[in-house]
Amino acid sequence: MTPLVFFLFLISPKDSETFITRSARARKLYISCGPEKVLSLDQLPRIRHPRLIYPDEKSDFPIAVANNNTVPAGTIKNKVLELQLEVVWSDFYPESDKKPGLRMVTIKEKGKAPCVPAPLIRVKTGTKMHAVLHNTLKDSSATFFGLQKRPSSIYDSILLRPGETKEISFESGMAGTYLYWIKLGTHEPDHEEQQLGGAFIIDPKEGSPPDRVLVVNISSFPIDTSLFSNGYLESFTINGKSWPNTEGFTPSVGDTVRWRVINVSLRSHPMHLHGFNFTELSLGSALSDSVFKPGYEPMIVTQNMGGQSTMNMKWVASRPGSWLFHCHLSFHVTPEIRLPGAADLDPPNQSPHMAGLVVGINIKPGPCDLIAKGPARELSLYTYQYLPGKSPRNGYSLSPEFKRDTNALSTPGPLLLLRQYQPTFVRVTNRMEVPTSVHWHGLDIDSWADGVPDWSASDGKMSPSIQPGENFTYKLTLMRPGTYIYHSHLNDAHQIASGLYGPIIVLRENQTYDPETDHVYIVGWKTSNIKSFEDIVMNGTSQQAPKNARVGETHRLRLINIQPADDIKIRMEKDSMPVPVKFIAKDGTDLPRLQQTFLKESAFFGVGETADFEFTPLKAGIYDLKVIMVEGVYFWNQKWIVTD
Ligand SMILES: [Cu+2]
Repeated sequence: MTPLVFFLFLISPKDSETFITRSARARKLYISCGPEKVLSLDQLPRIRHPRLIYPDEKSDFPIAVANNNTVPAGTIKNKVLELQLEVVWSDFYPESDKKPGLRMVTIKEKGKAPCVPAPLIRVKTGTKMHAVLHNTLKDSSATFFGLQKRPSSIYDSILLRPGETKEISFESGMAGTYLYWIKLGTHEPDHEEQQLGGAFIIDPKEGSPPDRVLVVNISSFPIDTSLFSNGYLESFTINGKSWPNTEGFTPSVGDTVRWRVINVSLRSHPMHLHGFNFTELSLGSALSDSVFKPGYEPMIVTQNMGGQSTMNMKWVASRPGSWLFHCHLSFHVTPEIRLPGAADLDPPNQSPHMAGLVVGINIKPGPCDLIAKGPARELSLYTYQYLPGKSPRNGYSLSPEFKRDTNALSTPGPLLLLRQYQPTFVRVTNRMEVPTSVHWHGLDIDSWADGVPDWSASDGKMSPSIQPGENFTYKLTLMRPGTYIYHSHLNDAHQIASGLYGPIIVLRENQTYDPETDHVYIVGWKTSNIKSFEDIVMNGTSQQAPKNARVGETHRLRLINIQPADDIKIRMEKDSMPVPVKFIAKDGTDLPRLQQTFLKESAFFGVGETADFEFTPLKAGIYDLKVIMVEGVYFWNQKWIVTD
């Protein structure tokens, strides 16, 4: 099977992407695996790309500005919101305000600058709305979706031919977090033009507590040159900017932060918050929103947001320091997705290790909520590289004794079995030829120990890039018993992909660990130069050793997804029929009792998510545990032999 065909199958069927954009993304995944550099503009071919803005060029197009979603569009006249939206060509700069840029169609309010994301529509429930829509394009139709009453199960679309203007009237409908978007008639199958969409928020009559709206947009255009290895000119933005130019947030300790996160793009984004649990208040789509009942609100650190989905979340800034909220899909945060010329903006001799869908949070100095008690524990962890070259294989070890050439070393890193509240110091020694850093994913932790190099900082200390041969000691705080991950947070697309990840179990203060009944299933890649499904491994291998169990005995299954991309789900079977497992925890937090339910099969979990299940066989026999990426095509199977 060729790599391309392989990746076409690898995309999970729950993705709402079209087949065409899926295949585009598949190629992107494959192509962007190499350790390539972003080109500067003068390295590009002499024939200019129609989408790229060249610095020496005069342009008549208006500049599309970054929209921070704080000022709603339109004006209220006679209790009716009057909206005037135009579809226009524009120049858009996702990084600095001058370069690099893309020429593309955007949406503007009449009399204002065009913007990405599209103008914020924010009204109260029951508001009457009147919109005048104008398509200024000379050669393309533009179809609006989502300018209609909520909730709805079907789209009401408005098609505008080139030059056409139309008027519509509708009522806002039920309170919630929604989106609207435009499809261009000339939309090329390989193009993604999801800059053409924005937030549609409906507040309840009494209003909403203060919040911020964060909108994810993607624009992507093929570039046909062997020089530009990414194969696409792309912008990945949150409120119209890419990291490190995204807006930073600066709450004070004790503030409750409320965000409505809206994924206008058609791709999935597992959105991850560093250092804190967040509470999910609602999950929705362009047309409907589901609010969690009090007591049923998930407390998590990562939400895998599907294409055109919305999330209303809140969290408490209970600790000072520098933190991140970002997409955990390595290919949406790697510097390799930056536009040609982006590197020209970097400070001398510095290149960022992240880009795209990342926002920074700086919580002002103040008290810290962490608890540590009992005697301290010290651990040593070593990184190593055992397949040198362009696609290295890396890993973690608790032992300094290893040989570079041995094949016995495998991914993932060793299980770190830690205890709630015990102050735990981990000294990481870097035995690789490149710098690295370790992030303790999901833990409530001091910022300086959070592991984003040259960013995580508190108490006058900062997480460094650990240079070859050097070490750094992280202090772990262990507030909640559960399942977590440690992984590199430097050059993720290569380091996580080449094996720098491992599982963490935090035990309750008096809990004993029994490996016979407590099982980790961690899925990751073993090389960044992935060629087939064999390069994606569960517990470091593609063949799973059988397990033994007794009737009536309860086993804990801890599922961890730390691939650079793609989702997984879990199912237990007996005689090809599903045997329900109990979903008990997510991202290290136990679900409230009422939410702990038996599932014939789990939902799909995205990158950076952990989920715990209980399995109690009631009959003797042979069972099959399946961890599935694509049903019937890509999955791991483990035999369970259950006896009386
Ligand atoms: Cu993403």
